[in-house]
Amino acid sequence: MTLDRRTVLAGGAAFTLAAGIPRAFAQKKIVLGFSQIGAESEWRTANTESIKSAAKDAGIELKFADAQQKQENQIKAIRSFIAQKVDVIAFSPVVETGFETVLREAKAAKIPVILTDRAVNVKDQSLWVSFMGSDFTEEGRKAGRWLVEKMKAEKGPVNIVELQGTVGSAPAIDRKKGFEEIIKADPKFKIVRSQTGDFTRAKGKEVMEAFLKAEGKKINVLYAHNDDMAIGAIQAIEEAGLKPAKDIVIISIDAVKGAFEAMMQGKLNVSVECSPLLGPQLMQAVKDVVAGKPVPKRIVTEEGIFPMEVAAKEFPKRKY
Ligand code: GYE
Repeated sequence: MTLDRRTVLAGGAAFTLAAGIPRAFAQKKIVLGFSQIGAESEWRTANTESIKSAAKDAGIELKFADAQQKQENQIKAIRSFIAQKVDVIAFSPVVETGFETVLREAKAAKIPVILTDRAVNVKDQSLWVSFMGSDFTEEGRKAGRWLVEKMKAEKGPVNIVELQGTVGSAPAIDRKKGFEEIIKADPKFKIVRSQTGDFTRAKGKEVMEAFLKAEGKKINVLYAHNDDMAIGAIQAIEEAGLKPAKDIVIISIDAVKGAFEAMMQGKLNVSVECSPLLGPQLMQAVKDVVAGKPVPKRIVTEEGIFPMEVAAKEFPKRKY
């Protein structure tokens, strides 16, 4: 009897152990390779932080690579993720074009790719499973609509200088397009200068200095494709002896904390929101893809617009 019971128990333990193997196997950590653009802006820093903390919360092993704003580094990172046989690759493409070959390599290795923040321009839409991020064209339109309303009593001309984002990047292309689409309805609006400031404060300041040298007091409006460039430009405007947000109306995009601070100091007129907090939805999509569940091809971030008048009230609620 005693012997029998022991046998049964031993049998039971053996069974549990055997059943535990596949269970432990199924719970193996998902490995995500993520290629980030760089650390060019406050937005990007918040985005990186969101991705790292969401991976931790989701129990996903994150292999994180910083491309220092170079496409070649992103391609290298993606190739290394393929060689390491990660479960999913996600990346924020620095520019829209030139990723076709490496995306084909990922597909051939059967590794699903999720695009975050920025889109790629490839013919074969099966090269990526999902794209999550903002509607940059709509952000440009919001900036344009705000300006049209602000200037409705002005006869014009309204001379605008534009600080573009990184050349060839989705947000630079689309924010320009959306803004122009709105302002072209009234010929009083004129973009007199437009140049890239590469989404950084230092470049924003440098290019604004050149704009001021060339156009001086003729400039009525600055449209910057992100807050960092606007903040750099504000310095240039002050150094030129002009009053930002008064002598020159300033519109930018992102609505990061630095922009709210500038608005509360009365130096920036408005910032269109673009949320970098993509981490949690990325981790959800990664889990769904690995589980074989369908994920939406496009996940659009909801966002608003914040004029300086509401900055002090909204500031305590801001998460980035
Ligand atoms: O607006 C800018 C950043 O791709 C939406 O990249 C992002 C942009 C963001 O450097 O600040």
